[in-house]
Amino acid sequence: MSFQKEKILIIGASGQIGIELTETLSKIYGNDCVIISDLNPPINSTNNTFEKLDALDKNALFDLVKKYSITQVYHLAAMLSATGEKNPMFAWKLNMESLFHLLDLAKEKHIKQLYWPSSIAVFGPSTPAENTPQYTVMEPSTIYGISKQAGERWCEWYFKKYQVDVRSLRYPGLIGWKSSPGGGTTDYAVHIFHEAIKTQQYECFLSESTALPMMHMEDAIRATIEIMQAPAEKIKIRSSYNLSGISFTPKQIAEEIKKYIPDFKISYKPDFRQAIADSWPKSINDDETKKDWGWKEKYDLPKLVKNMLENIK
Ligand code: NAD
Ligand code: AKB
Repeated sequence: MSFQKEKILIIGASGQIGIELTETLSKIYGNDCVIISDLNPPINSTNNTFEKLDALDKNALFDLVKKYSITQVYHLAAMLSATGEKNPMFAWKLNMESLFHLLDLAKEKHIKQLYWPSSIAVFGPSTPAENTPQYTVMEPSTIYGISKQAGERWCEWYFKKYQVDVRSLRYPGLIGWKSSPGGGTTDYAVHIFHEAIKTQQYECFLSESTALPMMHMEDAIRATIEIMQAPAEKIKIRSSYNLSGISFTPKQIAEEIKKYIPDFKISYKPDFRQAIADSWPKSINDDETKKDWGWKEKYDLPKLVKNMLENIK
């Protein structure tokens, strides 16, 4: 199967996921076929065309799609859970309005396919926390989670009503060494590696026993591209798919890091992000994802820690 004809636009390309997605998509489709956009240019050097874009500006978005004859959009611009709680009205505006602009462009057939990520934040304190299934109680308690849940409903609605080919994954916390996280509750699991290498100590903003679903960025990028490349008939869920990787606590990841850096010390000073973490699942069941389009993660905790430490060094 050839994927060469796609012309891709990544929005929010300078963020934690965008930097890595740009690299992988460019290897598959070529730099010329992957246009990157964001409010700010990426901090790493790239051979892709960068266009400054505010995802809230519908006209600018339309112009960009036309200028490059875009067929697929990966829409990554959003405000995440921790920053969202500090600026709830703007988080709602950014997360919802930018999605509407893209769903409308797809409905009007200006683009063929849209990828929009959801999150484990769609679940809330009344959701079963262990092995959380695809279909369950969903009463998110953060503005970020509320916006993701509403976004999921809108994606499904646009698919059913207008056959918009929108695809989505409920990412867990993502951990990679090529880029920095941007204002989430799971960010500690990236910061811990940098501090372990630089100072051999880390003060964690979550308590030692806070288990959360996490995933290596390489697995997340592969899942993203796999769902976008899967035949449309295999994508049975048009809200968003559960995606399971690893589940661990700050204490467990610290113990794994100590195997490589024996002097590493972790201390705990939970802040407002503890309440967010406590409202989320501890582990995720992604049986539907595996069944529908054959997803399988590669990284477990020991492999993830080894990979992060080797690469950050
Ligand atoms: P990030 O904060 O690292 O990156 C977001 C990027 O969007 C930034 O570069 C920012 O400059 C850009 N941006 C913000 N407002 C914009 C606007 N108005 N117009 C254009 N660009 C704008 O976020 P991320 O971690 O890369 O997350 C990307 C997506 O994945 C988000 O939808 C997020 O909710 C979702 N997600 C991420 C994780 C994770 O662990 N990283 C987990 C679950 C879901
Ligand atoms: C966050 O912590 O806000 C994100 C997420 C899990 O959606 N990493």
